Amino acid sequence: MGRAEIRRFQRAADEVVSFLKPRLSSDTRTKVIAHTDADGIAAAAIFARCLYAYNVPFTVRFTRPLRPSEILELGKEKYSLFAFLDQGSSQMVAIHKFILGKGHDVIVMDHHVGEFPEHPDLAYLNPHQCGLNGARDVSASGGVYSVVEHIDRSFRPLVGLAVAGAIGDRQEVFSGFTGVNDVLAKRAVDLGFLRVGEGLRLIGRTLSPVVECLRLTTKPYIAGISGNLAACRSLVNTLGISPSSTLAELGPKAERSLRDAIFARAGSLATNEEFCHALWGTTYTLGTEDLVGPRELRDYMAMLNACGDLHKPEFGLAVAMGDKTAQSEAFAMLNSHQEQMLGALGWLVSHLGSFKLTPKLRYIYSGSAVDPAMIGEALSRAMESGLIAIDRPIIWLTDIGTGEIKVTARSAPRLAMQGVDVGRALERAANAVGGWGGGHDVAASARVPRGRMDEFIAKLDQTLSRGVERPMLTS
Ligand SMILES: [Mn+2]
Repeated sequence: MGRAEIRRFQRAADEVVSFLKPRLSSDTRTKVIAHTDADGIAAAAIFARCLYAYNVPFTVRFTRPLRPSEILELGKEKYSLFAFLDQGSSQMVAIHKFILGKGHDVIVMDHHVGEFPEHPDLAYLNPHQCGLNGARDVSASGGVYSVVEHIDRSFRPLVGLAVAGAIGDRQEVFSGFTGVNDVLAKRAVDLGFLRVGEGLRLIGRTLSPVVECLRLTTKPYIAGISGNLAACRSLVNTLGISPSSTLAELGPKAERSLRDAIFARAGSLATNEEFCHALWGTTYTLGTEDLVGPRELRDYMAMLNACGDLHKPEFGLAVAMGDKTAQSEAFAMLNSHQEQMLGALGWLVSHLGSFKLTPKLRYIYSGSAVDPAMIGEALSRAMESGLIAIDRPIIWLTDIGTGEIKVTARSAPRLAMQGVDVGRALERAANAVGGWGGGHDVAASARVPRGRMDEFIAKLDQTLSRGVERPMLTS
């Protein structure tokens, strides 16, 4: 990934700055529409802090990507500026017709694939338009940050949110960050807003007592430890570690001995690349008091994600905007989410034998046994915990009780590099059976009619066998 593409992205961000700056006033009633996940919430918080600083009146709506009929309704609302964050790229036809067409201004800051027709009242920022890969090189929060940091330097400490959003979208690969993310993270370290270290990467590193942190771990899921309080207590006792300290308080020596003890119990997983990477590696700690909330970015991301998944994104937004009083609710969300994730992974672990294999994919159907809201994240965690072989895309189908099946797909970055694109494949296969869907090359979802599930799987396998043309990115 070349510097030229990164420069193009920065120039595109500057164009959004030029569009936004004259509108930063109390006359611009603004509606922010953001995706309900860690990246979307972080993006909304960065943007909202900028709007707030300039007395721009705004409201934020968190939602999955809106359908055309919903965009039609949105266009009737009395706002002069509509900002789509972490969505919008694949909805440009409806946005053009129902929002720009009504004389409103629009900003889209997104990293999903899409088409951008020219319009004088439209500003957009999208890595795909700059030759970058939106699945890895920058997330929506990184895009919004790239805009606001050029509006005023005082927004620079918000870079931690941009990196947290990228981690939430799994843009940190084995070798670290790439593209714009790499530039942002390195600069954040240079400016002292972020500290990079090495350690156990379990969620709750800076928040929970070590025994609780181990019991709740699903990132990675550790067989024999996750969900097993007695085993966690005995492990910690054996090592002479104070059970009430957090991981971050243990110190490097105790942390390494804990890591080695986990590896010793993990059996063959100790040599599994995904599992090792999930368990141990780079940690990112906030070095600024300008952000409240967890000090560790992985904890921050998990907190935002939990608020989103449990339908209370406003708590995550409040914390990311600097409201300390929202922290206890947001932390309670994280805890509850971790318990639910433990349940979802527990189900999967006890049904690993139920995966079915086709030439091009691996799939499982869970009926209504697992909450659909947990599935995307649970599947990603199962893969990074080494629970499922990742030699082909993995599909998890679940009943959502409306005559529809929700399809969640994940694929290893390595397969994406070889040209496997589950987003396009899902879109085509779902369309072919009267459903709809899409997403990134490594993560996508779809809805299909319940009665056509088998047909959908066959179509999807066929589509993946034929390959889907998306220009290959070379580095
Ligand atoms: Mn995103």
